[in-house]
Amino acid sequence: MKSRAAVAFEAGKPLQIVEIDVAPPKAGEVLIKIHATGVCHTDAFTLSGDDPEGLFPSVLGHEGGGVVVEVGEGVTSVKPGDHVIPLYTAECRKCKFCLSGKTNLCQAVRATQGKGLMPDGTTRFSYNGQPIYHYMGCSTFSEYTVVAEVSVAKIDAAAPLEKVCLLGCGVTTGIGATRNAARVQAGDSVAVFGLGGIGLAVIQGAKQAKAGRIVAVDTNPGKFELAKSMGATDCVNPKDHAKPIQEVIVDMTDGGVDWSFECIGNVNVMRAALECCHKGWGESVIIGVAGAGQEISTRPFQLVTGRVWRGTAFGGVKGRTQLPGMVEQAMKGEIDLDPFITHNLPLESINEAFDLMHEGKSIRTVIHF
Ligand code: NAD
Ligand code: AHE
Ligand code: ZN
Repeated sequence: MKSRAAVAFEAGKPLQIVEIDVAPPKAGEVLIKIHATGVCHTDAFTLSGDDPEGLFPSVLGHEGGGVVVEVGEGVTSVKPGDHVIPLYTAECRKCKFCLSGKTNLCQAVRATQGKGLMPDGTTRFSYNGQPIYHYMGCSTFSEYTVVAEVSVAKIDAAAPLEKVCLLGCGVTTGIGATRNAARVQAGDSVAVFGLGGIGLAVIQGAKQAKAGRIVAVDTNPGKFELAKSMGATDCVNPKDHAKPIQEVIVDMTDGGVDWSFECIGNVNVMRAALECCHKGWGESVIIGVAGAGQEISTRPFQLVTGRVWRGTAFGGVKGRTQLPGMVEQAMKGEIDLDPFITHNLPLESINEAFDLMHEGKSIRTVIHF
C-alpha cells in the first residue's frame, strides 16, 4: 500500500515527505496505522549521523500510537482495530533476557532491528523500487508501518493516541528510570541533568515517589519554569557558577544527592552527574545517548567510595506487560502527559519539530497524520 512518510534519505539533511510503498505484514508481523508520534532527541541524534547504528535511507520515529490494520500469519496477541504503541524494546517473554527477570532488554529481534530490518532480514518499506530501512523496530514517521508482534503493546482503545504516544519513549523512559533503574524513595534527593522530555519525566517520577529535593540542571534557563511547575525544588544553570556543577550540587545538598540522572547524552555531564552523588551510596543513572566513539571517565576512587554508575533503556519498562498499565495511569491523571506537549504539527511540518528541539523551544512536538 501507499503511505505518506517522512524519509531520512541522508544524514544531516531534512526529512523528505514522500509517498512510500509498504508491503503487507509477514508471519509474526503487524501492520499499524500511526495516528500520532512524538519526536525524541534520539531521532535527531540518528539523523545527525552520530549513531553507529544509523542507516539511510530510513523511516525514523519511535514514539508513536496507532491502530492495527492487518496481522501476519500466526499473530495472536493483537487483531485489526486494536490500539497499540510500537516498542523499540521488544518483549518476547521467551528469550534469556525476558526470562531472567533482571532486565527489559529483550533480544528476540534486537540484531535485525539494529540493521534496520524485520526479523526475517528484509524490509517492508520501499520508494521508487529502492529499499528503505526500518528504525528501532518502529518507524513511526510513516502513516503505515510494519513491526514485529513482540514489539507491540496493546493499550486501552479509549486512550487518546495523540497524547499516550509519548509513553512510547520519553515519558516512560524518565518515569521508569526513577522506578526501576533507581528506586527513588520518599525524602530522597535527586539531581536531573537536562530538562527535555526525558529529564522532565524523571522529575515527574521523582515527584510521584515523594522525593524531598529535586535539583534540575540545564544550560537553557528557559526550561526552568516548566521544571518547577512539574516538581523541581531548585533550578541550576551551570553557566551561572564558576565552580564545576558537581561541586555546586554537593554543597547544596549536604554532601551530594541520593540519585542523579543524565538526560542529555553529554559524556562530560555524565561525569558531573556521577560526582554529584553522595559518598557511600549515591547512584547515577545514564539515560542520555552519546555519539559514536564517545567514552565516559571518572576517578575510580569515586566508585571505590560507594557511588554507583548505571544506565537504562526505556526506563527498564517491559513494554507489553507494563505499558498498558502506564497508559491507564495517564488516563487516570496519575501520569500527566499534557505539560510535555508544547507543540502539535502535521507530518508535512515535521522538520519544524526538529528545529524547535534544536532551538530549545520545545519539549515534545506531537506529529499528527
Ligand atoms: P532534549 O533535546 O529535549 O533535552 C535535552 C536538554 O539538555 C535540553 O533542555 C538542553 O538544553 C539540555 N542540555 C544540553 N546540554 C547541556 C549541558 N551541557 N548541561 C545541561 N543541560 C544541557 O532531549 P530529550 O528528548 O529529552 O532526550 C535526552 C537524551 O535522552 C538524549 O540523549 C536522548 O537520545 C536520550 N534518550 C535515551 C533514552 C533511553 O532509553 N536511554 C530514551 C529516550 C531518550
Ligand atoms: N544505536 C545507538 C544507541 C542508541 C540507544 O542507546 N538507544 C536507546 C534508546 S534511546 C530512545 O530514545 C536504547 O534502547 N538502547 C538499548 C538498545 O538495545 O538499543 C548505538 O550507540 O549504537
Ligand atoms: Zn526516544
